[in-house]
Amino acid sequence: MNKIARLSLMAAAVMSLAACGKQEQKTEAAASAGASTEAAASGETIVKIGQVSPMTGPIAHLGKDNEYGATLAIDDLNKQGVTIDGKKIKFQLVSEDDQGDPKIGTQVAQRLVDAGVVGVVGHLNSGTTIPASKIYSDNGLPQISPSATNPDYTKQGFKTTFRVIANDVQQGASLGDFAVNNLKAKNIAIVDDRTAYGQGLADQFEKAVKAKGATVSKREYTTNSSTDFSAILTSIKSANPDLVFYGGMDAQAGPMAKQMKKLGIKAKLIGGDGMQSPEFIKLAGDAAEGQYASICGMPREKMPGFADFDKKFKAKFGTDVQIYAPYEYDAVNVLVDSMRRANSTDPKKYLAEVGKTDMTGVTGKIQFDDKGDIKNGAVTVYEVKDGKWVEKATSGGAK
Ligand code: ABU
Repeated sequence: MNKIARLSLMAAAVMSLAACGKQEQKTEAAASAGASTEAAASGETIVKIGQVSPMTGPIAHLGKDNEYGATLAIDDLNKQGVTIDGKKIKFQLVSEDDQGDPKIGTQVAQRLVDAGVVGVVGHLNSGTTIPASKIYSDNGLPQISPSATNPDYTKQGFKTTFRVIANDVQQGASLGDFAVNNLKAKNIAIVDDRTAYGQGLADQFEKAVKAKGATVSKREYTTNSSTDFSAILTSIKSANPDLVFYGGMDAQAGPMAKQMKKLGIKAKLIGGDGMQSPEFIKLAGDAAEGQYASICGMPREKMPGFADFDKKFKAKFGTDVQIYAPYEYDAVNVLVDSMRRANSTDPKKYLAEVGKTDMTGVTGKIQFDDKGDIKNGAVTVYEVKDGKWVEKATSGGAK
């Protein structure tokens, strides 16, 4: 080899080493900025998916349940192996705690955008999901809530908002129908927690029962951090209702059922999806028996993938599914299914595919209407019998 050739080889080697160094720097910088990047060792491309729920506070058990659902979905996808646009993808969950607080909800939404997530599953509460949705919309990020049921979420005209459960227009109507037609309630008291979810659902329920001829003799209010309801329950007792409706979450509904029993209120308690959890039964103790609550989906027993999901969930996390974990699992899969169809993990390219989703998940058939609401959403009412939630009636659902 002549001198010129040797010098050229040495120069090429130096340039190649420099390029490697640069690539490593770029990878580290991108990783610290949170952007999607090559995983140095395996050659996989890391794609980040955000999830937000309250993981501290009174409904932390529900927030963890959502996070577990997303974790299971990501683990399953990574085990299966997903290749998009010729790249082997490794999905990574970026989980945030919004504490169920609308202000913190928008702060963590911005943090997820800055972290470079390509889509978001969440938030849990309507009160956080709605304000955060503007941030995701402004940044073109698909957002799928597994649990927020306030109808306003999908009414804002954003192209990025989706939910995989029925909303409170459907839920309020189904609960109202069940209260009047099945339970034969005529004199109803209503309590709500003044949140976007609790108040919104209570309004829908009130409209539905009044339309069916029932009387609402009391309308009382509490908060989503209260645990003592003696004053409002004493006022309700004086109206002698045959049914009490609660718009709010299990953390309040459990103690409320207990305190109703203690005060000698004979009326049944009924509520929406926020109280249909094992936690409600635990908190209410023997006062849980005979109480009612709905879920915004088909009965779990009839969900195509629930039995298998439930087994995997218990084996991995050593705890029962609370409420939304299977919907969270499906929401992650809707995002990834859309990426596959678009052959891209870039939200600019795969967002259009989310609205065209047509898949069967753990919870059933998932298709979206023009606003991003699930088509043919079902609502199922359950009753606590022998310490377990038992299906009583289902309305809607895909044919
Ligand atoms: N859907 C009940 C719990 C979440 C929410 O909508 O606030």
